[in-house]
Amino acid sequence: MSQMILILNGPNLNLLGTRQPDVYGKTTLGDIENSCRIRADFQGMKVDFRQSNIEGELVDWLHEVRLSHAGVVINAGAYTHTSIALMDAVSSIELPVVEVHLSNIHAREEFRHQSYISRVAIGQICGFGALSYELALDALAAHIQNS
Ligand code: CA2
Repeated sequence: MSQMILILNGPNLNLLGTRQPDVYGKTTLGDIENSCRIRADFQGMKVDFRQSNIEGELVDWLHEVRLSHAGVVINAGAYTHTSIALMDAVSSIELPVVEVHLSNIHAREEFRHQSYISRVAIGQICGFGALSYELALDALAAHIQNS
């Protein structure tokens, strides 16, 4: 049976492709979901793709998949830089989690350099636009196969 991967997207990412294309590009979240499904299929995995603007809902979803999924790719959006609750949820589920960002958060404003998710993720991929998600899936698949 294929292993299920949760791809979790945080606040405002539902707006991708519709506003600020200079910063985040023209690709929509739906486009990213499609390319992730194709990439996951190639790796023999399945994708459970979700987005929420609500911090508690993201926490609940992490708890929900604890026993049913093999790993998580998370773009927590701005909660990356603020949410101890999400950091605690990631560390509590004991699943491999890869942090992903469209933009290179380290080349942007100082307040984006700090990531609470990085403290508990197995690694971070950022700066490659929509491709960051596919790279994150590759990294997660390799990690799961090797462990
Ligand atoms: O680069 C990323 O993936 C971010 O997680 C995106 C977040 C930002 O707060 C992080 O620092 C880095 C913002 C997502 C907002 O996306 C929008 C898309 C279109 C229009 C407005 C916002």
